[in-house]
This record gives sequence, C-alpha cells and structure tokens, in this order.
Amino acid sequence: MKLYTSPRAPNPRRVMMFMAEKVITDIALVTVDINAQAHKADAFRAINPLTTVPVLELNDGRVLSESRAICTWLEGQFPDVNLMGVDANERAFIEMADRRAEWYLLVPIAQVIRHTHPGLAPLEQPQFPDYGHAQTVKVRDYAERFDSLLQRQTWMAGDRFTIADITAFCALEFARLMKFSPKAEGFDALQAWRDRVAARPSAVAI
Ligand SMILES: N[C@@H](CCC(=O)N[C@@H](CS)C(=O)NCC(=O)O)C(=O)O
Repeated sequence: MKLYTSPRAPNPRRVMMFMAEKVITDIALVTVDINAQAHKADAFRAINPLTTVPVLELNDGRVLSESRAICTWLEGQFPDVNLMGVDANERAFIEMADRRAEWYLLVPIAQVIRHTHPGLAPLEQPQFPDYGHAQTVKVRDYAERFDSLLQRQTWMAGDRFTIADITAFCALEFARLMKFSPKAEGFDALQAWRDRVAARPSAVAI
C-alpha cells in the first residue's frame, strides 16, 4: 500500500495523524510536492484525476482519494484504537462531529488561506482576497461555537478522542497561516482542547 501525501497540507495531515494514533507503520509514504504542481503531472493524474492529496493506493491497485474514506478503510483494517465508533449509534455521532469539524472549521479556514495567502496562489487561481477575508468572520463565528461546545465536553464528539478531534486539530493548525489563535480570540476552551490534542504523540505527524 502507498499513501500519497504532502507535508503541511491539512488533509494529508488528517490521515497521517489517524495512522499515527493507530500506530500504522507499514504503509509506504510517497511525497507529492503540491507547491511544485507535482499533483498536476500526468503521472499523478493517472492515479487521482481530481489531482488532490491524500490518496491511498491499495495493494490490489484500487485508489481511495477522500481523507474520510481513507480513514474509514484504515479503521476497518486496523480496528484497534477505535477512532470512528464501535457501533452504528456511536458512529453516527462521531461522523456528525467530524463532518462539522470539516465543514465549519477546515473548509472556511482553507477558503481564507487559499484566497488570501500568497503561498497558496499557485494552487488557487484566481484568488479572491475579498471573499477570503469575508470567510475570516465565519471562522471566528464557528470557532466560538466550538468553544461553547468544548466548555461542556472534553472532546469534539463527547467524552473520548476521535477522528473529529483529528480533523478539527488539523484545521486549527492550518489556521496559523491566517494568524488565527483561539487564545487571542478569548476562546479558552477551544485553546485548552487544542493543547490537549497537541500533547498527543500523533500531533507531530505531518
Ligand atoms: N475532500 C478532499 C480534499 C483534498 C484536498 O483538497 N487536498 C488538498 C491538500 S490539503 C490538495 O490536494 N490541494 C491541491 C490543489 O488545490 O490543487 C479530502 O478530504 O481528501
């Protein structure tokens, strides 16, 4: 198996952190330099026509190219250290938390950075800085709601660490590029949660 990944990019990081939590070490890592547009080359297009990372190539040649789908597959193959729920009841609530982290943190953060950061210009053409700055308001608004949630519970999906914490953490790490800090915003519960996640060994997996 091969995981096509790219250092510092938030979606590959989600999968790398998920693998680190499960201590999966026997998947070969192939670095794709998206800043150098390696993902737009014919060789990579043949693997993933959507030209995004991460991509997991299975031993039978099939390819998974959505972070959550990759994690679902890994969860099935490496069930120890459950991160996605032990039954349909828990899976539904963890999926809800994970999709909220993705849609209300990672996506708006990515939109801000992709449309305002010069370093992302090679990937986002044309950039619309006004649109990007407008998304900053949404990031703050959603972050405040996550802060409220974390005043009532320890982890994104409730009382244990799950994939939802990985998605939200990778989103907030990426948000450093837009100089967003929960602490500076006064979101103390979100900051304390972020620090809890950052203390895990998997948090260094990029
Ligand atoms: N929905 C996809 C999103 C993948 C994605 O957008 N990956 C980014 C890196 S974080 C990428 O490959 N960007 C390349 C580009 O924008 O050209 C997933 O969850 O895997």
